[in-house]
Amino acid sequence: MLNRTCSLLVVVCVLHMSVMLLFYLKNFTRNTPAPTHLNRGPETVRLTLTEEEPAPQTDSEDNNTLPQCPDTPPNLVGPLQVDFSDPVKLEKLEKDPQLSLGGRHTPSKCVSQQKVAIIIPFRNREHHLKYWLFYMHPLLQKQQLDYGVYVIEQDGENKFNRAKLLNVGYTEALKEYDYNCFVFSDVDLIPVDDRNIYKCFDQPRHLSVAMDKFRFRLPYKQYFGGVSAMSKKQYLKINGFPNNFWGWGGEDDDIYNRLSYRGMTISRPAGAIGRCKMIRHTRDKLNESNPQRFTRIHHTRQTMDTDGINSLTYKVVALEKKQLYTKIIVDIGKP
Ligand code: BGN
Repeated sequence: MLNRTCSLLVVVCVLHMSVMLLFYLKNFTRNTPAPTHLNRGPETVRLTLTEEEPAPQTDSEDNNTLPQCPDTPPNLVGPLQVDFSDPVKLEKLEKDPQLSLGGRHTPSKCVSQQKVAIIIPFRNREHHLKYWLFYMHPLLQKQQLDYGVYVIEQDGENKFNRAKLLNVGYTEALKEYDYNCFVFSDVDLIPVDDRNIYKCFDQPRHLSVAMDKFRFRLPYKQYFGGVSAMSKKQYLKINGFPNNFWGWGGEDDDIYNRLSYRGMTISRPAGAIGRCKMIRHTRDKLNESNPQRFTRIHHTRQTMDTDGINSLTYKVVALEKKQLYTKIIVDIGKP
């Protein structure tokens, strides 16, 4: 009897343990999460990746995620209509939301490869400046440049000194922004092809290569006048420009000599792209030709290390932020 009772107890215990084991195993599988790579389909995996590693943004207002502007701006059209027979109005341009005070513009859709300061030596040419601003702001924006326009006006009644004003422009522009490219432009020259990009190249760039006044040709091979562009590095390599060319002529040849003595060559756009128009005018009263220019350009090699950006002195008389440009009136002394 005892024996039978014991056997029954053992059977009940085994049964109980089996039921418990079954119950336990069932519960275990239900509560343990399965490894994701086993129970998720490919779509779910892809979705998880997208959430964790966002693709690079290509079009955002946030400057950190903007792409670099392309080498060739996408909306250029080639030849342009430029006409000086009718007066132009600047009201619309002055309301352009793409321009900020002082004639500054930064592309909103991409990051420019260069920061370009445009320096214009100036005196008594308000009506030329109007044309320049009217045609150049839309063009420079289309070229996707991060740029600012600096008009450097010579104060007083002394002879005009273009190269010294350019040195002042270089110095003053750098006080405002970390420019690494400088375009030096006469106020009366407008390119008539938007593929002539106002930026810097491996070698100093001459931009006004086919002017209407020279029948759309270079007047001579070494000609570097009108509009030119130099990186900060190229400009410093030649100690900037001469400060002692008072009156018309020769300073551009001195600059060419400097480049050539420092082993640089001139880069130029093709003739058809480098066409530009000059606003016709008579020689300014205080810009008679400089009789010393012939001797000076023969001594560039001797003078360039001591006469230049390292010897520049001037006094700012006024600095005015206009909507379309920054005007700096300077006292640069006398001959
Ligand atoms: C040259 C001038 C340049 C001027 C061009 C175009 C001189 C130096 C003595 C030969 N050079 O003759 O300064 O940009 O003509 O007008 O006068």
